[in-house]
Amino acid sequence: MNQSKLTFSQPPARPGQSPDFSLLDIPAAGTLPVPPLDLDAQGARDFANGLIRVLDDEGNAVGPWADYVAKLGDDILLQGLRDMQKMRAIDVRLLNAQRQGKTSFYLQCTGEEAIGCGFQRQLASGDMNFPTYRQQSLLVAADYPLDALMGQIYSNSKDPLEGRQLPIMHSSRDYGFFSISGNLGTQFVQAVGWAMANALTSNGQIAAGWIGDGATASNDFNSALLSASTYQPPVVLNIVNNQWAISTYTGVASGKSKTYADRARGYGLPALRVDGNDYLAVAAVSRWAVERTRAGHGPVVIEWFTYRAAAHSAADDPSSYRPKGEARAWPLGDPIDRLKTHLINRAIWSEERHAQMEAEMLDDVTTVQKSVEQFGTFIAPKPMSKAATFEGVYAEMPEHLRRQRQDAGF
Ligand SMILES: Cc1ncc(C[n+]2csc(CCOP(=O)(O)OP(=O)(O)O)c2C)c(N)n1
Ligand SMILES: [Mg+2]
Repeated sequence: MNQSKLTFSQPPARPGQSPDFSLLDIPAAGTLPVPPLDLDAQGARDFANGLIRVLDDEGNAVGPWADYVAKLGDDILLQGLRDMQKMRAIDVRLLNAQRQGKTSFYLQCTGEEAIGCGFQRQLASGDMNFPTYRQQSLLVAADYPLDALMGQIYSNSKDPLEGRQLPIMHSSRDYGFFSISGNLGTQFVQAVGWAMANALTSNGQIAAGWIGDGATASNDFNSALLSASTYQPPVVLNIVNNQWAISTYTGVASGKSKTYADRARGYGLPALRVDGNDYLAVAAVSRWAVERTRAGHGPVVIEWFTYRAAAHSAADDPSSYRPKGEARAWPLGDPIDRLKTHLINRAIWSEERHAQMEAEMLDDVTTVQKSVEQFGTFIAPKPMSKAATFEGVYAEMPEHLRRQRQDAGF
């Protein structure tokens, strides 16, 4: 008898059922050591299959990575809390603006703030991120001007890209944020290529590639890992595993691999898997990875284990494919709440100060938002320079465009 069959990966629960994460294997905090900077793929087995966690369930920092992060000082934690709170306020306000018709599109990173915020603070000027659309937190923690970030969402004259990109597809060379492409995965190979070019100049700059769990199914993901393995350029390759690719459960892209990090070991690359909702773990591992990469030990892959708490984008309704309350049931909690609890446990923060910061942040973000909206929104557009449509593509304008511009009268 023919015994062959196909398997179709299913999430643990669907709408109407209770969220169920009971089958997730979540090791206790503090169990993994800090590896040497020259960690190789062989030595990385436990790091790729375990989970680096610093904060335990009570919000206390435990284990060898806690000692590592303590050396970085408390200021980076307080800064991290501010960065994440700012990011969340931006997400709330801009989704709201989309609902009011002021922009055609927005996409939140709610629940994933620690990853971009924590990583960016460990980079140096001149390093380059190759992000996806869900890493606006990198810009926020790079202190990117808020009016430029919001102008891009409104495609008005405050937009440094002058409306040439879909809202959320930022681009800023000066802030280490490579232009986002709508085609998933392309940025991963570009990160490796950019790092190769920089290795040739020995300028000490490093690249950071970013990809979602779903997009690891792309050819570009696999090409990037192979090129990184072959040429050993200075690149940190980040996989943000937030359990979903729009409505597709992460099990489809992971197949029978236990973790995405372990897949990288198949390419001969060292890889670590980290609790992405634990700001201390993110900061510590980012610092370690950046230092290692800059020191010339070659590429490293990091799987950030997290949960996409919001909809995929403003155009998505997750209640049609996952249970209500799944984000709240995520066993690794919310990154802002967890860092807050930790800082309060250590008596360097309080509920009052937190509430005050939250209010201040929302106020600051709303003030900038209102001023940027004066320059035009989707429902109340302000004309921009027509001549500018002819600029920004060619270094020298070709004859046929010059003629078209003249015909158009400017
Ligand atoms: C090459 C390509 N295929 C498909 C799409 C459509 N698409 C946009 S986002 C997305 C899901 C990506 O999920 P994941 O990589 O997990 O990132 P996340 O949205 O969870 O951050 C898909 C399939 C696309 N933009 N490009
Ligand atoms: Mg995803």
